[in-house]
Amino acid sequence: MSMPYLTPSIRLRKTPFSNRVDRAGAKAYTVYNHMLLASYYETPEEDYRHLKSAVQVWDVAVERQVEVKGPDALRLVQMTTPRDMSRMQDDQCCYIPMVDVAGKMMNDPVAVRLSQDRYWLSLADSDMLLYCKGLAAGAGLDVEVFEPDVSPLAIQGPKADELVSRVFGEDIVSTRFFRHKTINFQGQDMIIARSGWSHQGGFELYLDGSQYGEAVWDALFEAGRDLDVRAGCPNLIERIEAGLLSFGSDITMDHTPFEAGLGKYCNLDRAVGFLGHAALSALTEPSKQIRALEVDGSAVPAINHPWPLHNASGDPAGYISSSTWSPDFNTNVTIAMVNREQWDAGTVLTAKVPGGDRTATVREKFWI
Ligand code: THG
Repeated sequence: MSMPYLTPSIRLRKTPFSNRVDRAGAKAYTVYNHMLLASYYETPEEDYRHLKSAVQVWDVAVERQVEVKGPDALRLVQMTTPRDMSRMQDDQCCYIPMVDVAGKMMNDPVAVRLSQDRYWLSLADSDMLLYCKGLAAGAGLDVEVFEPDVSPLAIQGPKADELVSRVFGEDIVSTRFFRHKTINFQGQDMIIARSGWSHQGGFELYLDGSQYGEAVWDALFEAGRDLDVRAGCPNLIERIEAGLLSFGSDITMDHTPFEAGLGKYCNLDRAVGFLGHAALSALTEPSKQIRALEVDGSAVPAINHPWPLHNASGDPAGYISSSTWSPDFNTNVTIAMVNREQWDAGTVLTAKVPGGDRTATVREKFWI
């Protein structure tokens, strides 16, 4: 299947970094939260090697923020998630499943707490701004819900600490995982967190004001020249090795957080006011769940529809949602939704991959 080009319009939003991303040689775009997300590589392998050895700057402005601000901010956020938000610190980030009244996933953002009365929900790809505005109106909450002019820029890779230290100061390096500090860039305060959608280490700067985008980008590339800093984007191979789930692909609105393997982020005993509480409490024992799979044979083709899994008797056992060849592990690293009867590590399944059936083995864990 050939893919069409995107038709330009201002509805398809650019980011504060788009001009630089263009200049860095962006090769293809996807649309995420009504905004452009670029990728660069001819092959993901070269980008993968570089991410694992140097440092990359990723325009992830598509991770739009829903800002929730006001006396009922904590109440509103807690209404949407089974994760207990009550003990969160003012410098903390939390990965939270957002769940509807039926206990189904709507999004899996990073929640950033700025103060007890102010949060950013740094979104995966679904329209949570509308949902949160609806909740606030329907419940008559004393809260403002809006999309601020804040755009994440990820700095990822083993040399990210060195680059961030040079540009934003040495004390940023002492930031713990999923905590944030404040930096000042050209007079503007901005949040920087130790987080990001890779397992190579690094930070996410929440660019506060689009007008600073190109200057921040240039400062990073200037200071990182000898570190071989390059423009990058979330890497398909590395994120599957790490088991980082993509909402819309690996998880959808058909799934509960337990099916998504996010049960550890559900505190049903403590999440007071969470709207899906009753429904989700009855769904804690899923009949299918996310698993890491190893798919045998040569490199699989790109996936654009779920690939069915069958058990030894030829009956349905689930489906593959993400899969690609891993140079480091010499296999097709794969994320699948697998039925309970087949989900134990070591279970051998048949994957209906375009071009021919493959042997697929359930793993205990993801690779990195
Ligand atoms: N950064 C920001 N916003 C985001 C993402 C991000 N929004 C969309 C998407 N990514 C949300 N999904 C994830 C999934 C996993 C993680 C972060 C965002 C993650 N998980 C840690 C891990 O797997 O090691 C564990 C997190 C925890 O223990 O709380 O980092 O990347 N701003």
